[in-house]
Formats: sequence, C-alpha cells, structure tokens
Amino acid sequence: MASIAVCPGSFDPITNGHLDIIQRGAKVFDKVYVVILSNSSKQPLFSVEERAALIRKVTEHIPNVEVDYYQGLLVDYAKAVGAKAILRGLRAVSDFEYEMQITSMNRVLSDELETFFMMTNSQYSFLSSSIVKEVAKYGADISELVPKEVEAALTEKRLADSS
Ligand code: COD
Repeated sequence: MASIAVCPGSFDPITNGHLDIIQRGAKVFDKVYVVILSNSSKQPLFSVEERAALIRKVTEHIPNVEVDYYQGLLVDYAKAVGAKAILRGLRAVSDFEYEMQITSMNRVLSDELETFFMMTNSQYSFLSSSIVKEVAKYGADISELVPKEVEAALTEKRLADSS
C-alpha cells in the first residue's frame, strides 16, 4: 500500500525551510500532498491561489508532490486524499507547545492519522514566513531564505504597496 502524507501549512509564502521539509518528506513517503489551509490566527499577505502557484513552481522538480488548498479541517482533507500521515516541521522548543496542541486536537478529530515531525535543517532554524515578510518589506536581501520565485513575488508586493 502506498504511503501518503499531507504536509499542511499557511505557506504565506513558502520559504527554504518549508521546501527542505517537503523535499525530505518526499523521500520518505510515496506521495506528499502539500496543502494550504486556513490558520485563523494569521492574516495572509498572498491569496491561496498565489501561494499555491508559488509552491507548485518551486516543487515542480519533485514528481511525488502535489499542491492543493482546502477550506476546512485538515483531518477531512487527509481522509479525502487517503493520507494516514501528517508531516510537520519543528524548528525550536518554541514550536513544540503549538505543535503539541494541534497534534492533540487532530488526534481527537481523527484516530486514523499519525503526525510525523522532521527537525529543521539547522541553517533554517530561525526561518519563518513572518520574518521573511518583515525584512522583505524594507527591501532586505532575502535570496538565501526563499526560492527566487518567492523573492520576486515579495518584491512585486512591496512595489505595489509603495506605489
Ligand atoms: N524549518 C522547518 N520547518 C518549518 C520552517 C523551517 N524554517 N518554517 C516552518 N516550518 C514548518 C512549521 O513548523 C509547520 O510544520 C509547517 O512548516 C508549516 O508552517 P506554516 O507556518 O506555514 O503553517 P501553520 O503552522 O500556520 O499551519 C497551521 C495549519 C494551517 C496547518 C492549521 O491551522 C490547520 O490545520 N488549519 C485548518 C483547520 C484545522 O484543521 N484545524 C485543526 C487543527 S488546529
């Protein structure tokens, strides 16, 4: 039986830290669905379509990755695509409490799903979409932090905002 995982997130926008988790996950699972879901505590900068297009672009070299978005519960999406695993990344101790909370909630909602955590690559341990957006707003060099397509999209947003 094929092993299918969902890699859920806001991805607003995708960073090299996310991409590293997706690439490594795709070596472990037969199929990885990268799915954009809504996090009610975040106000996204990019629309879901824009975020999905960026993720598709930067993962097009990984044949067993599919990109999608979904308005609803992660457990329902996982069930719909036949996934038994949720793939998440962990950066620092500060991530642990939040991840523990959502893992426990997902377990309450479905006992058919297991969450797997991958430790961040140490070079990305400080990296988040929020921090990238913060510095990109002031025109900082983010070329080491995000794929070039994301860098271009952030520059476009900054220029549109300042005009
Ligand atoms: N290195 C490694 N991993 C990283 C890095 C990095 N530098 N940066 C981020 N990650 C990991 C995160 O730890 C996370 O695992 C993943 O990448 C995605 O991160 P974000 O920040 O884009 O996504 P979140 O945390 O906002 O995603 C939250 C969800 C949208 C998945 C959640 O809110 C959700 O499931 N919403 C749908 C409704 C639902 O089902 N709710 C029930 C669960 S609370």
